[in-house]
Amino acid sequence: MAPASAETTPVTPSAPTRCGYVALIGAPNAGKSTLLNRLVGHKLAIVTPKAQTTRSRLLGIAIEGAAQLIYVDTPGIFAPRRRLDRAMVAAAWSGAEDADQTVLLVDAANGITADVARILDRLGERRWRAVLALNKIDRVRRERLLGLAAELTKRGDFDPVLMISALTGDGVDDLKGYLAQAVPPGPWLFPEDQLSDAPERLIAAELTREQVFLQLHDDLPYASTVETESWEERRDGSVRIGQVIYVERPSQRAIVLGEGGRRIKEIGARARLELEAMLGRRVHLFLFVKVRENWAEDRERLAALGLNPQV
Ligand SMILES: Nc1nc2c(ncn2[C@@H]2O[C@H](COP(=O)(O)OP(=O)(O)OP(=O)(O)O)[C@@H](O)[C@H]2O)c(=O)[nH]1
Ligand SMILES: [Mg+2]
Repeated sequence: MAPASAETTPVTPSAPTRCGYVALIGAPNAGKSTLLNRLVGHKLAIVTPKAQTTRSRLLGIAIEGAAQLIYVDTPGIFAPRRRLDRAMVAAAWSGAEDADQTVLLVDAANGITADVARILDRLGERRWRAVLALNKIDRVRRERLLGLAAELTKRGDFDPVLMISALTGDGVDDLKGYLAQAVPPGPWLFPEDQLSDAPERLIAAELTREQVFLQLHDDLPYASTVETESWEERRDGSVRIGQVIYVERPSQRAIVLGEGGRRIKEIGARARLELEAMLGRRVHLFLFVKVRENWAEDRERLAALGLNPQV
């Protein structure tokens, strides 16, 4: 994806260029997608207070001095159950394996949970070195942060250890500065104004899924997926987007629709505003809700999310 506005600042790096992939990994809800958006300076990844929001890898590309940093947002790493969950966790690890630098994000307010411990074990087994970013420092007292940092550095090879708030931006410049000199020398791999490798259709589906996560509760967000089915450019400069929200059961379809269609209308209204902000033009959004039992085991649905369905 490129920015909605036409204005791009030509960048002529004075130093020899550097370029590298930087994977952001961590437990669900650690703040990876919030950090990706902040590092890139655009909303590319959806963010919600619920765990397991991100389902597939997403690149966010930014220039920092002479370096092009290609950030990889990954799904949270947790103990997987469904095929969907396995594919999500596999996508997270493969994102990290392919990267030049790995940033492990830990929610400092939650500390070393079972999910974090599992990640530490896997990094340890492979003697994997990572940057440790203790996130959400806006919510945690300093003494606790220092204790947690000490505990984590005992259990893994972390250098440097940074304290950040992806929400307020505190400490994020230090992270960028470190990464800009840590990625290898080499030419930039993407045009300088490119923000992501994700097609607009996929980001558009994600924005609707964000509303499903924000507006619906219990199992419903996890029982839903969204796909963009049609995308039609109109002569007046607007775009007509058709999307399907898949759920697993008829009772869930009824909840997504809401009484008198009120819920789906609200999901559509908010998603449309987000889409218009992303695309910089008017959007007509049409949402359909379909029941597809076991879509979370369905290879076609997983492929549509950008996941490898073979895991
Ligand atoms: N207070 C505070 N909240 C944060 C910070 N970073 C993220 N959050 C919140 O934490 C929640 C989860 O953020 P996400 O960015 O979706 O987390 P994630 O790691 O991408 O989560 P998954 O995609 O589910 O793995 C959201 O409610 C964010 O607003 C932070 O630095 N401080
Ligand atoms: Mg996320």
